Amino acid sequence: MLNHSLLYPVNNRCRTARTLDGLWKFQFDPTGCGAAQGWQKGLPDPISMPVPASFSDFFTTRAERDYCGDFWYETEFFVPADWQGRVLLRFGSITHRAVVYCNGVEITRHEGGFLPVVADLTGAAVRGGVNRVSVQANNELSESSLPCGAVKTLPNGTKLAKPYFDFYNYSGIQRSVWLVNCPAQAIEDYSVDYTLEGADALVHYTVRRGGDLPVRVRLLDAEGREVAAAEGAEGTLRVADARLWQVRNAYLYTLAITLGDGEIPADEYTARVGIRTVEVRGTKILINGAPVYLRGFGKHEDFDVLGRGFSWAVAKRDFECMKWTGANCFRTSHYPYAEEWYQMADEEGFLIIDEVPAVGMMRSTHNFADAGMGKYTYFFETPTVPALLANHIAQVEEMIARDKNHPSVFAWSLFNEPETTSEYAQKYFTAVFEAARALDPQHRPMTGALEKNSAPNKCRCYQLCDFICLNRYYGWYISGAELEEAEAKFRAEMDQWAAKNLNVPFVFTEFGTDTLPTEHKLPSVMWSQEYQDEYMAMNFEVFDSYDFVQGELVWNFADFQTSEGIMRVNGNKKGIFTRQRQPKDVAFTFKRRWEALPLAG
Ligand code: GCB
Repeated sequence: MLNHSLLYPVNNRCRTARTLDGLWKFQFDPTGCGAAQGWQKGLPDPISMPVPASFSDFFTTRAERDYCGDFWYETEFFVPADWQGRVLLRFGSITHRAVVYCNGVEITRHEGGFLPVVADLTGAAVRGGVNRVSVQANNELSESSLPCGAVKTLPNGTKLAKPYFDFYNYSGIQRSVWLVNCPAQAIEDYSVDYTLEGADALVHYTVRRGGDLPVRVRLLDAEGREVAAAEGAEGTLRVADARLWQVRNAYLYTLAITLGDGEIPADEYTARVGIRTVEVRGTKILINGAPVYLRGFGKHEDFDVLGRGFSWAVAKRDFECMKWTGANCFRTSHYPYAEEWYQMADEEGFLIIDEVPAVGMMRSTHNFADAGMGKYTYFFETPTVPALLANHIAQVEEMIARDKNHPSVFAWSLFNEPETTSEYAQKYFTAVFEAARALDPQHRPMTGALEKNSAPNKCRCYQLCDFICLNRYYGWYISGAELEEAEAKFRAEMDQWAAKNLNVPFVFTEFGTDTLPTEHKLPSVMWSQEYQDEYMAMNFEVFDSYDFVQGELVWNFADFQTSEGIMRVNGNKKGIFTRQRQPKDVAFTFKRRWEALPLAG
């Protein structure tokens, strides 16, 4: 179990959270000499850098945009003299790894670029004074990092990231930073789980706290009226006539946890929760006992200039576009997103498949093309595998700890397109799934996205999944342009799955075509808007022919940046929307199809 708290910062009678977002100091450290030269005591030659944002797309030179190696951030902050208890610094993420210093002293280190980094500054920060935080970050990829990749070193010593995945290696402090004051004996974590009893709901809760002060838990409705209360670090609240969190019709209660029995509590934490159940039964995915057909997108955190930096404005636009299409679900491909995405999904009633950054588990910088062609790279047969596995499990643990209470999160995705055909892969993923299953208090379904090479009679990992997610590109990577042949091959594969009688739901977590918004052609050609439409029509026919298909998440919501190469035209253009979030023609096709389906059910 994690020994630190990942609770999202809140302000109330007992806690203060102040954002440190803004303009920080920044410096590249290509020789990695910074720590030895004392940069943690002040950067020698910094430039300014906005936080949160990826650093790459501000720059006008390739060397800076594509920088790979160590880089430093620094800022100053004031800690009020009257702050009692603990002082924490919480980064939404630092990509991909970091050492955090306060006033020149190392406080913590963290591996993984998509989950929070929490530095406890209680002993190091001066109260009533100005303090310096320095972050030594690094964005190199390896076969034991998540995501996986490599680093190429040019003859002049310049390093270049070589991702084994199809998105740009954006890096930096890409999410908000909070300075947090909380009591010494604090609420560290909580979890909720639900059962429905007729019109009533039972909310089972546990609270983890420092010390042994008494715990009180109250549930308030959307108007702030108390609807249930209980004492103790674990227990059950009965909510009469509960209003459920429904797909695209969300209702949120507030869970208020207090520590201590005085008039003013010793600590207080409030969070919005939604009452809903999740179950996979036979070939159906059930939310609150009713089957739901998933429709929506694989996404990325990606936008002009910001790179992967979180922006409320971009997130708001994305939700408006997704709602306009009639979607009800998205997958956080290929890493856990900023927490604010989940907060919005909770409010909007969107379902999320939450994905750990286990992508690139195939030794290829063109894995999107190589995988489907049957290339095999012995990925899980190398000495780095134990380190990779430990890292993978650690990140699953952090992801579940961070996201477990969001009603929007209904499933966990533990991989994207690894090699799955060997006994080594089977052993590896059995260990990942076993670890994950012990961690979720709600026992949500677990899955992972399988590429073409993970064929029905070869794959040794689909057996681990509660529902099966397929990424399939018949009519693009396979038999592109020859849609009739593509459809025949697609149906042949689906017939093989059908013959297995697995009695589990199947969800298409990727299908799509690169399409340029400028291109029209009649008759169609690949890359034209007309082709994207014809391709989708063929895919829809296939999906609709198999009743165990219970979802379609198209690739991708919007065009996004990738590494350069002859396979990518300034990025991946499989968006249903452009990178600027304007619809391609096919967006109207999706809107027609999805709006004709019931939202839930
Ligand atoms: C995939 C990958 C995704 C790529 C996509 C593509 O299978 O999971 O990361 O972007 O294909 O467009 O090739």
